[in-house]
Amino acid sequence: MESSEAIRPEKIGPLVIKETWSTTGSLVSWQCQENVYICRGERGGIAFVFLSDDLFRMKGFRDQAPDLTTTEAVLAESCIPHLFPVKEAENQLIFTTGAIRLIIEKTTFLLRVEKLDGTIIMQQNLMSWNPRGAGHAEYDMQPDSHFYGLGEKASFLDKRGERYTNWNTDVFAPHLPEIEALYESIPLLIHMHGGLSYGLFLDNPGRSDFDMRSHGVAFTIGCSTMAYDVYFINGPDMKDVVKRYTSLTGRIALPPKWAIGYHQSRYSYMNQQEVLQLAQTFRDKKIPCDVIYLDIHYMDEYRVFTFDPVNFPEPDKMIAELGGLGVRIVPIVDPGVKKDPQFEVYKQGVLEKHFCRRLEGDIFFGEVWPGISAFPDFSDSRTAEWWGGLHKYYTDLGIQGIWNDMNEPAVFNESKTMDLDVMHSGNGRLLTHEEYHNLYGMMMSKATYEGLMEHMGGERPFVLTRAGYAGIQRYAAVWTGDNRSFWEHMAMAMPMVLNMGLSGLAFSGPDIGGFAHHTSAQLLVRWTQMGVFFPYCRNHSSIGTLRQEPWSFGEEVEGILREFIGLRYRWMPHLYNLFHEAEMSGLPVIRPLVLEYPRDPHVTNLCDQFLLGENVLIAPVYRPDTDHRCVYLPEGRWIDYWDGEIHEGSRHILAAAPLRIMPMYVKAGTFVVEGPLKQYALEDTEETLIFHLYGAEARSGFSAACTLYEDDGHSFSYKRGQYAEISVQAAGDEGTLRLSWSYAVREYVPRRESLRFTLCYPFFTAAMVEGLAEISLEQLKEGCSGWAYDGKRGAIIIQVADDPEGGELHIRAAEM
Ligand code: MIG
Repeated sequence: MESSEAIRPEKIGPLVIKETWSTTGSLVSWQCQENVYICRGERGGIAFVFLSDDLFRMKGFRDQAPDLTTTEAVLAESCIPHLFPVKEAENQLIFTTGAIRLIIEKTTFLLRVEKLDGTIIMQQNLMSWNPRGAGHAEYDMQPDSHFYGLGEKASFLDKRGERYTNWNTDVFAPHLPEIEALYESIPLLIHMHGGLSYGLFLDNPGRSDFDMRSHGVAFTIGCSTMAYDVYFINGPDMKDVVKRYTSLTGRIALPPKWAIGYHQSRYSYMNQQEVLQLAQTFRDKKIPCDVIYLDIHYMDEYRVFTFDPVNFPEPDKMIAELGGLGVRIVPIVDPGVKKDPQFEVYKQGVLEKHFCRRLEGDIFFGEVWPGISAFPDFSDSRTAEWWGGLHKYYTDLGIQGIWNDMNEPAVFNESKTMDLDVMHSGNGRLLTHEEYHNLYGMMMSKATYEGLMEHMGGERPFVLTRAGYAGIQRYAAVWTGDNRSFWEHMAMAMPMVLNMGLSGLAFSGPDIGGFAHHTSAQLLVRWTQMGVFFPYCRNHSSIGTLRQEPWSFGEEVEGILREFIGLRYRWMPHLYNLFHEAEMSGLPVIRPLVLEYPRDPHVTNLCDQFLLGENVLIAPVYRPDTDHRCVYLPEGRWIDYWDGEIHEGSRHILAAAPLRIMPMYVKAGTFVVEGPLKQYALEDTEETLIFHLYGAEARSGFSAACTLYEDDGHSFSYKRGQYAEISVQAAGDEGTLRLSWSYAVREYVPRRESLRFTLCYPFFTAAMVEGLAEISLEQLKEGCSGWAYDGKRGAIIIQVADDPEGGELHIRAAEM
């Protein structure tokens, strides 16, 4: 007897699944519902939501009405639909905002975005999907198209000719140009062509891909689950795109100052004595340092929220002693909770149903450091609160920063992550892991940030994360994972971090010196020279590799590293100002030249040099045994930071770079603001300020300005107005330079008596400063008011009392 099994489909032949992709077909109807334009085609349609003159959302849907829920990436307050006039022509539907026109061709459903003068910004030719929910769209690409953004990706700055996947992945190796997915996924693509930039942000935390390689005259964006949900972000400049993208997904929270100091890490500092010894060595050697990291060995058999009783028997004492030295610790916290019925966190997690489960109810277990582990479902706000609350364990010890690792989540299995059929409860909006994956790490960091906030009595928390999704900048700094001590990886860190900055992640950086493999004296020097100008600055290395603390390679290397780490601390006011700017505008702390000079054809893919803010150019040496390098200087006049040599821009120069020098240039007319050399960022010293003005001229037409933001550097009182903002202006006239300054806000009062202005390499020499006495350099050091001439650096140094009312000075040039 045969049963029906005899005719199982597989027995009949290979199972052929034909994926039928369909397109929208022609536009058949449209309507406006609660400020949302729902445009239906023959087979599905697109809902258009206008959020501002320069931002609209396109949400694809098939049969039913569109689901307009957004992910956690998007700020609800930025997602309010606005009505803009729509006009129906015979073949077109035309929406007009104050800045752009969106035109839908009725017969083809082709979408075009134009400037109001008719210049084409973007064209979407095709949108299609399959019955399983995968979506795909194709956009016009021009001969002069360049692509940026996409967060943490390998290879060069310009992503033209590349194809990438967004699927957060624990990639210990290899970080090669061909690797399509790393730990973070930021599905924002910036397209620059014809002097215009615009952005496309695909808000889909499942697997997605961006292909700027395979389709000749088009590039494509695709996603494999859920619907197509794309935001068009207008320029016209790339800066506008970055500002608008970060108004949609949020900006970094101003970090506590200690978090932008120098950080030292290693997998792992093994015990309490080693940690204390390390901190003491930094102080003895006068190498500034703010943070020491505790990697997984601090825990009791890798149980999160514990300390190892043998190697870290008295964490409270250790932390107090470190506190005395001005050093903080940041311990690692992974998502995996050890399956151990006697472990309180595990027990609670199971009993209170905090762990990710399958639909059928069984907890998902995966192997990570602690052995078999369960993973909290951070999509559930109840669980996020629970997890956040557990951090009281750390904050009670005085810890203010947490390091989230393995939160892709990484699992030691074939797929390297959680099974795709595990569910995320999403506060009632149930999603499979396949649909949710890229949000997991961000939601862990969000829970961590909010938990710390809750228990830190008004102090600013610091979270560092490896995995993330669009919006992660609101909660955490990002480091670029397991790079290696390769020169190539040092070089790759530049385009990677620069593109992260264009993708909203203003606070990021690589492991300085390289994580895996063995660093060398030269590599550590060159990498540190570069790294002290990256927003996030941590030296970290793997178990079993050569030590790479700053003193590991003898005195010469130690001396150079002390100098450069010290430079970061002296430039702290400048750096902090840029972080403040990032919080306000979303613009990154370090920038590719193309962001500031989008019309310069030499910089579209220039990524072996970068800008700190707008006008300080950093050109690291990233090859061994190299004491010269080519530097491109864009338009303007550039002053060599080290010797004051003046270079006309718009050309390439050969820069000398012996080991102790990393080429740096300051654009003429720029202020660089320095503070005192501290051993840690919040060291209680006088908050002296030196405004270095480079290349001043005593002729009309010359002007320079800067605004410096200051606050206490650690609390949220700045949000209640307790900050200071001082503006300095310099204006040239025939034979005179006028310098004036004033406080726009002085609700925070910095501890200092005087202000200093230094004219570095001015194009004139001073005969006198009206109303000020000429004094000696020694008197200047003693704090006297007056002015002095520093022959060595050709600098005119002016010191005045720090009057809340500000002041004005006239500097008369010697010759005319
Ligand atoms: O791969 O916690 O990227 O920074 O030192 C091992 C140990 C897991 C990966 C992180 C690395 C960290 C290491 N972790």
